[in-house]
Amino acid sequence: MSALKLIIGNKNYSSWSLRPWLAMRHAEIAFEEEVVRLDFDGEGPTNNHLKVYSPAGKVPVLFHGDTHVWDSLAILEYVAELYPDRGLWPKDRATRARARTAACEMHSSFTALRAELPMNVRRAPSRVPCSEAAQADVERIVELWNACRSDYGNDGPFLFGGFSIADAMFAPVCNRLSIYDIPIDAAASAYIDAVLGMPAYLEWKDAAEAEPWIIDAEER
Ligand SMILES: N[C@@H](CCC(=O)N[C@@H](CS)C(=O)NCC(=O)O)C(=O)O
Repeated sequence: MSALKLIIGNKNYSSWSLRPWLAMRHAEIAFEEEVVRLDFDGEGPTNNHLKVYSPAGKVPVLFHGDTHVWDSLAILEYVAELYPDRGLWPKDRATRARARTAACEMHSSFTALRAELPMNVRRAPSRVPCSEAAQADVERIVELWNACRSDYGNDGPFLFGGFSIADAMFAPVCNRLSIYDIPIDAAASAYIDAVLGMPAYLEWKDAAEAEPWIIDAEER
């Protein structure tokens, strides 16, 4: 099999990059990584240099021989197909459908939360006020997590028991709720601890803490 190469943004800020990286590292899938520095000028993205990696001009991007995948969820689906033995989706079809629904809801929703509470891996936790729209996003996320945990989570600490792509998709939200000290219930808080305690997450965090770059627009 040809080598996998994952292009990612700054580990401290690039929430989309964390998703495939975390799942691949956790599942012990070998890959080479290249960190491309993201920058913003305060008036919008200035990341034209990303166009050499994908026509969308965004990261993450996965290269595998002639195959080129430039969306976090598409990358996760691709590696789940390449490595079916790693259990990146639940085995049972109905459970898998529910896990895919959770992953897709994360991918397509929660715009207020994303805009107001950016991922910032190394930030020390402290509370920030959030809008009603962001609060509604938090409530829906907690409802989704708790339903997955109570319906499917008996065999482990993750949404579907063992780690799955659904958890990879929500990992940046775990960082956001934790660093901005957003009030949530004990079950959701235990789920966040499970994700943020993963050895793969801690490895990502160490690398994020070592990065010298500070993006003012992403700091709150
Ligand atoms: N739908 C894409 C979105 C990726 C995305 O927005 N990535 C951000 C970094 S976290 C980016 O590349 N931003 C650069 C820009 O917008 O100029 C995915 O899921 O991979």
